[in-house]
Amino acid sequence: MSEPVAANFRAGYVAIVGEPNVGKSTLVNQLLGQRLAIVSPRPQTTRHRLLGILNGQDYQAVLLDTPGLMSPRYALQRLMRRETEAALDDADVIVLIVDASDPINAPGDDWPSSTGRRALGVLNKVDIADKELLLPAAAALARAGFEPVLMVSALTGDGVERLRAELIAALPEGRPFFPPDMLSERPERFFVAELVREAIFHRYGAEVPYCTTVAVEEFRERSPSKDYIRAVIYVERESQKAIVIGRGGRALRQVGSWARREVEQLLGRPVFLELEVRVAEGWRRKERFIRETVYGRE
Ligand SMILES: Nc1nc2c(ncn2[C@@H]2O[C@H](COP(=O)(O)OP(=O)(O)OP(=O)(O)O)[C@@H](O)[C@H]2O)c(=O)[nH]1
Ligand SMILES: [Mg+2]
Repeated sequence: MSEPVAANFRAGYVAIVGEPNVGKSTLVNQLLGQRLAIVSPRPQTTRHRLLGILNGQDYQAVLLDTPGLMSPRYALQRLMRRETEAALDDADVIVLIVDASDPINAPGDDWPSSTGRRALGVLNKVDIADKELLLPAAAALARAGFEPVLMVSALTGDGVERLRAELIAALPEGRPFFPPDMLSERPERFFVAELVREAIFHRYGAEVPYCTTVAVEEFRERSPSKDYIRAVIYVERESQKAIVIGRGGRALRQVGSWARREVEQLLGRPVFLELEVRVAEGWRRKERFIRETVYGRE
């Protein structure tokens, strides 16, 4: 038998979409009050449709962080695009984010359709935006059917309270989809792999983070000693492997200790994190590898 819920309980899926690097993941974390999604200063950080559940007395908003909207050029980007489309298909509410510090004043070609469901617009990064650009950008969102348009800073939290209230008000009435104490549906090993990937985005320049994917191959709980985690960093070529490892293994050790700290914070217990680097020749163009290794263990 299902649990009784409050009359007028609201529940729904909310897709957070927008171009790469506009602050979708930062906003999801800010709405949840938890660092669930990885963030980096560079575009195309998020590769998965990541679910984060916002629970309240009389609502459940299932937030979907998504990869940035863009035209795919190779298999990985094609599958990333599909993740975003799947999130849009599931959504009861769409939140389209535009970077207010670099706004577009006309509806973008790849903006999703706002018709048929609630669609909100968000101008993010108002903390660094030129105030004169805000009104035309807000008008473009409203013209495309995204209303109301809210101005926020996902980084400082400015305006996020109001956005949360608007989001909740936009949810349809209905029963919760998940237990009220659940934050996400992904297993711990997914978040471990993501935190290693985040460390890579911060540690290496140029193309390296884009040519990299991370898979946790072993995760053994060894109470009372530390859990043992072995993660493999896949790169596309031998030359990238050398860069990732660095002289005398220094760069890889830095990634390892950065990621280990984050993983320990996430899990709330000490772990032993071992990193291995492997070449999977040209993997970003190989759909089968991507399905198995990037999206496989879901
Ligand atoms: N100043 C400022 N920076 C922000 C704000 N929101 C996000 N950022 C920064 O913008 C960069 C991108 O943030 P993400 O949250 O990774 O952006 P995203 O849209 O998820 O990016 P992809 O996953 O790559 O599409 C990071 O350096 C964030 O710290 C904001 O409100 N103000
Ligand atoms: Mg992101």
